[in-house]
Amino acid sequence: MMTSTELFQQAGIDEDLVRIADKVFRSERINDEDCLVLFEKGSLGFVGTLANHIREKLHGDITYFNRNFHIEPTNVCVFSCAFCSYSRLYAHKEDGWELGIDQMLDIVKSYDGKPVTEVHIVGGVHPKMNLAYFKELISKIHAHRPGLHIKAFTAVELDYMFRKAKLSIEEGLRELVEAGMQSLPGGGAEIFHPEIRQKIAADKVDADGWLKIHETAHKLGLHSNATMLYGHIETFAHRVDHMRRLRDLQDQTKGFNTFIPLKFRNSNNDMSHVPESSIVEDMRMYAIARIYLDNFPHLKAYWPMLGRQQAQLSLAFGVNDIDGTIDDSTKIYSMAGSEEQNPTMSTEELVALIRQVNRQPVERDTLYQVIHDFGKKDEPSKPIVNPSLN
Ligand code: V47
Ligand code: SF4
Repeated sequence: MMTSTELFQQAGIDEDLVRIADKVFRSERINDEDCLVLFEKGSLGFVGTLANHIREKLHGDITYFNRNFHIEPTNVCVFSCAFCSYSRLYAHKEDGWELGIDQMLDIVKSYDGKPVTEVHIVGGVHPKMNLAYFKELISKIHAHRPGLHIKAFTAVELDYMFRKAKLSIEEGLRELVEAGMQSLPGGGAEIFHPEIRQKIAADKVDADGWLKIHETAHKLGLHSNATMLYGHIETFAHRVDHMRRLRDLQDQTKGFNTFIPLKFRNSNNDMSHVPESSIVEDMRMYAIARIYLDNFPHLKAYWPMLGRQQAQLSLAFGVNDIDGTIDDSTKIYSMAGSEEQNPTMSTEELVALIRQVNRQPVERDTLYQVIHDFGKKDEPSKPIVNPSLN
């Protein structure tokens, strides 16, 4: 019988691509040059085949989702990222908001008795919401519902908070951990390379600062995610550079759980003249990330931004996790023109969506402990009692 590599050769596939396929099938790491070749020459079908091979080797058909809810403390922000559709300089401008601690606690209380396992807290960088304010918020949430995993603050928010408090990263993180923070979301990474970062996010924390915060968090035993905002003015080489910096850090710390490519949306921001990437390019992005980031256990599609059908499609291109926000109050994407203007999906819908493409829905907690294995189509589901539900 012919090997997959021989099949590719016989089909007349470019020899650089065949060489890369050979590495993938031998479970060998691809290098930066290979990754660039995949971006430049790899067809959707080709990169999809390799990514799906890796996905199924790692996870079979399992597709994780998580029941969480978002709190956005404010959209007031001292920074001025060109792609951002959401930040306002002042809360008193028409659509600016800033929430008090009791208002945010009321949001948490509105989920009392509901089977959510995580709260995701991310917002703009408000000049008056400081470390003390957020410590109080986190400790009150933790005291109210100790089983709820608190995933909070991008490296951008943390950098600003700690600098204002005149604390080192480690000191600042320790204070938040003591209050009850348990992991970090992956936002604020955008594109690390200074050629692009200077143009789209000039005034916030740079690549080294972002990576240092995640490195320190990992050393303190926290897990985190990593994102990349793609499909605007960056080149393929900038994407490779971004993923290389993440892969290098992950080699050292093993602290990243998930990589989340974020598709640039062009409504209501200073980059509205930049066209959005096509669905084919989105799927190629997922697939190539799955192939290159061999040390990242999970690849996530954020469905409120991508839309239900594209998220479903991504499960054939390396993705093994769909962000499972049940009642998404996040405005960052709806304001940027995402597919989902009202992103809510019941667990039943999410399970059906995953089963429809012959994958196996599994509810997880933040750290990928299984809560409920729903099984594939026609299989019985196996609920597992998890303490984080209380
Ligand atoms: O850092 C802002 C992005 C991010 C736009 O860790 C935009 O589980 C597209 O990081 N078009 C914040 N994207 C959201 C984020 C996130 C989301 C879901 C899950 C997790 C996780 C993290 O949103 C920002 C920025 O990269 N963003 N504006 C826009 N116009
Ligand atoms: Fe502020 Fe974040 Fe928007 Fe940048 S992306 S302007 S840091 S809210």
